[in-house]
Amino acid sequence: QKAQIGVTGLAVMGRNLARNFARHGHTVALHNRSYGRTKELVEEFGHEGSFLPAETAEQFVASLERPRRVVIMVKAGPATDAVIDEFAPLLEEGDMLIDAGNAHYADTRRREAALKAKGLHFVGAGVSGGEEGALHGPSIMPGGPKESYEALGPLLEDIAAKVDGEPCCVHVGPDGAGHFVKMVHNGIEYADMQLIAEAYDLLRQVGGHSPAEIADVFKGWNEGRLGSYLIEITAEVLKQVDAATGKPFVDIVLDRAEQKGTGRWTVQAALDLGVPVSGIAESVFARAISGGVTEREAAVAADLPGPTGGGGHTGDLRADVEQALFASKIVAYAQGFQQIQAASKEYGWDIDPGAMAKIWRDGCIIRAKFLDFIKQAYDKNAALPTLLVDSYFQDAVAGAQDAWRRVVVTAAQQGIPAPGFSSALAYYDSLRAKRLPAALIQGQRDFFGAHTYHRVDKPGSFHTLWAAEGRPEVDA
Ligand code: NBP
Repeated sequence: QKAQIGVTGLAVMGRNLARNFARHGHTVALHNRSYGRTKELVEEFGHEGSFLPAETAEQFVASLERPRRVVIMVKAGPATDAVIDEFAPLLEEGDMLIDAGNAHYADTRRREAALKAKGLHFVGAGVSGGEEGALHGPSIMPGGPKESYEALGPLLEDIAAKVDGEPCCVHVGPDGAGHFVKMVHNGIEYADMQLIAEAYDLLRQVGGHSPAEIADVFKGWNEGRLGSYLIEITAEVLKQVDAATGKPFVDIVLDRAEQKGTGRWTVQAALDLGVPVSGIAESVFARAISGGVTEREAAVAADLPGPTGGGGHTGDLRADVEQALFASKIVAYAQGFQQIQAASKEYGWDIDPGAMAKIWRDGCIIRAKFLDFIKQAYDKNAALPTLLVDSYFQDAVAGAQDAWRRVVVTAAQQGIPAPGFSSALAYYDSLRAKRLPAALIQGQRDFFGAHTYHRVDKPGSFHTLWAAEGRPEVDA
């Protein structure tokens, strides 16, 4: 008996993926650098399906049917290269190495090119949903050569999450496309979490509500258009009481948000592509500020002054914050999708943005009702320049904007940081503006560096001889 698929790397993620394949009736070959994890899996979960444990890479490869499908689920980075170097010489033309870890898309592009030269298919697959997703159905974003999807896709679709019977898995595009989309997914996740945290902070500090009361607000919102996994778990976290002290859980946790780096990667890639993902950037920076202990302690010790006047919120705070959250979320997703489209163009990936919204509807951290509307927007117009001009989102923001502005004003007046809400609003107003002060920046650049400018009334590049009392001169 041979296995249809093999998994090497059997820590939490790999183990659960292997069990998921087995639970779907596939025979799964198992391998891990140290045999202990392989043995443990078979001892604990061997009854769940058909497993072929292997002690060595050679045994593992020999137990797979052809074309071989080898899922790598190890720590991203040098470990992935080590595993590829170990397996590539044992594989034959047409076999597939599938990196399901959180690799950087540039590494995936490099690995794909190197393995293609050896006649092997390398598939960088983004897998979202953490441990639970891996076991019960993740959202899967496989890249790599299109032809590999024919032999691999059906297995991945089997174990993926399903919405109305449709799998949350699709071939994203060539080489690094899958890992790129997974990275942006994580960036959007950062933005979503930051916006939710700001909503909580305003309800607590301005509204004076307790965490338990705010948990109920989120529970209510989860029934509406904000309905999503992150809103749902936020209510759970806010409801939680620390057993040792009896205090709300949020009050006993150190307020320093950590990160593993995919949000930072998203922003770095966006800077290189020239795409303004301000919502994701603000959320990465907000985590950095929270962890900037030295600066925060110095500022608190110096008693940096806050607002002297202020005044309360004019309007229904809860309703207004819901509107601000929804509108800011739309901006964050609009920016993330813009980044995916920019990369798709840059690398020739031909990614279908609507399909990305579709496969994020379940099995991943940003799963939400909201994604249906994004899918519909791209179904209506695949060339949509920004989600903000789709009729559903345009109307939603139009309806939310007065409340959104009131919330940003209240935050500023009361000295409560709301970088997500306020930067999203600034982005929206920038897009809307018929004229931006960028014209002045062009003037400054021309003044100090003769960088030239374009005119609104005629074609060509112009430079002004600033010393000669502003006489314009055609430069090029
Ligand atoms: P870890 O990221 O903790 O990696 C542990 C695995 O890597 C073990 O199987 C270990 O083998 C193996 N490994 C290492 Br470390 N160095 C190796 C090397 N040089 N050669 C061969 N194997 C090596 O596991 P994980 O938390 O299951 O995550 C796996 C991947 O999935 C990562 O890329 C992660 O970013 C991604 N991911 C994780 C989550 C999550 O919720 N944890 C979610 C989404 C994606 P050993 O047993 O012999 O030490």
